[in-house]
Amino acid sequence: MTAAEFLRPEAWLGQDTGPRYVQLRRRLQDGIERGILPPNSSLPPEREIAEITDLSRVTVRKAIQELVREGLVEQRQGSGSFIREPVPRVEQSLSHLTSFTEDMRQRGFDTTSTWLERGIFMPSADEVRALGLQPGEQVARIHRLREAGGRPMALERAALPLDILPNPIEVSTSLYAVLDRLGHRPMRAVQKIAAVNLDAHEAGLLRVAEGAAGLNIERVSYLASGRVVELTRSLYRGDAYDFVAELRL
Ligand code: 16G
Repeated sequence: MTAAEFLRPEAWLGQDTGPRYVQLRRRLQDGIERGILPPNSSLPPEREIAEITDLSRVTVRKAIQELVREGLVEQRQGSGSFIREPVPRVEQSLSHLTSFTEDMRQRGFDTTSTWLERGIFMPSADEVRALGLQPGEQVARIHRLREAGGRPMALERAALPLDILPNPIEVSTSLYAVLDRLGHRPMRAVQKIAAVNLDAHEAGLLRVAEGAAGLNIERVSYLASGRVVELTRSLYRGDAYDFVAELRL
């Protein structure tokens, strides 16, 4: 079935409740999910959709804008709207302490990092407090854009005491693999999760629209002795992260 055939209004318009732009958005979304509008293909131009559906261009634009906001469609300057490749979703168990590399490997994705900062710094007040640093003590800090299957997933900023990670440059792929080697692999962690809207800089790095939904995850990890190993702030794309929690009576 071609996109034009799929959009013919007799099959769907008016059969559903809600404003017409919502009905069109649902139809387009359905087409994306069913592969009639496959990833990386272009969406028919606004004018063409308006003609096929007999809806106004304002209505069509509104429907497309919703799909852009939801991350299903991407507008490329000068060449129209395209269906985005779905991002791999991280399914993170809330009961297992795993690393990003492990989480992604389990799902069959290779990971890469773009380094934004890696070195030894004077700590911020938050880092002093969370890591229990002494006055004048410095921290190892790594800040990276984390990608899986070639797609940006999260911005992650980790801070560790220097005796836990004396040489941050040593971390080339997995922080937890290095900590494991050093005998400092965390055994327990406490995570705090909050919803945020990504600012222009963050959204640009994560390749989503400014203001898109994100998840701010703060993790404090501990050694078996109870000592704090890391303070990490991860900013995940909202469309890339699922929590899985097992609940028992
Ligand atoms: C995860 C952890 C982060 C940890 C990192 C290590 C969350 C929210 N955070 O991203 O605290 O530093 O894994 O990953 O899951 P790596 O070993 O792949 O560098």
